[in-house]
Amino acid sequence: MLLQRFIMYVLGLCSSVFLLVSGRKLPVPEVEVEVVHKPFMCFRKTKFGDMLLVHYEGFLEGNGTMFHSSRLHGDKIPVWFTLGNGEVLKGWDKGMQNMCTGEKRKLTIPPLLAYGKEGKGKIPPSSTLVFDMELLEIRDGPRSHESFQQMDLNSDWKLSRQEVKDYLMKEFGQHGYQAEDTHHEGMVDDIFNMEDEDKDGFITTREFTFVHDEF
Ligand SMILES: [Ca+2]
Ligand SMILES: [Ca+2]
Repeated sequence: MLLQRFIMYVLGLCSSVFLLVSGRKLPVPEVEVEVVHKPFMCFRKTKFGDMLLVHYEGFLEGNGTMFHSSRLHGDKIPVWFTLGNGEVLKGWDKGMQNMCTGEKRKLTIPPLLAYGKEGKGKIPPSSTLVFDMELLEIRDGPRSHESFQQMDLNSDWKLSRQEVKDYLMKEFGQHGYQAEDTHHEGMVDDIFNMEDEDKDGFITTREFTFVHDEF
């Protein structure tokens, strides 16, 4: 489970590619955001690319049934996700911006920004969903300027293959994984294939932090 989450984190580097293929859509309905609790102190607000730790309860708007609670179900632990790159429901990506640590929101999410006409599992087709969200922690995401600066060892504002590889090895090491060198090479290849848009062998800040404005 931890490994899976970590791989998701690393692959966050590549995920904008998947947004590219989703294409242009008709104007989408909005998420209704109600701020339930706003902390007095707010040092930082969430922005695209941040990693967010949340507890949440999800309800069907129609009959009020709770279909999931991170506090009561599964591992009963809060969940991490990266804001704005399509890892979670579109309604979360839209409804969790500019949020402070400790803030609580109620999000009412139309089907198009949730599970759509099809539904999924316990979610009937065309369901509007209501989520009680509590934001517990914000961290720099893999696409933040802070992460870029950490990776850019010689501070020339571009990432070489070696810098990306060093970063991956360090991250894997910190999480206790010993991966083969060839494995890292493969990951670096994948990252450069997708991120080095002009194929000059370096990932610039623009190539790295560019987030498509689809949301
Ligand atoms: Ca560099
Ligand atoms: Ca480049």
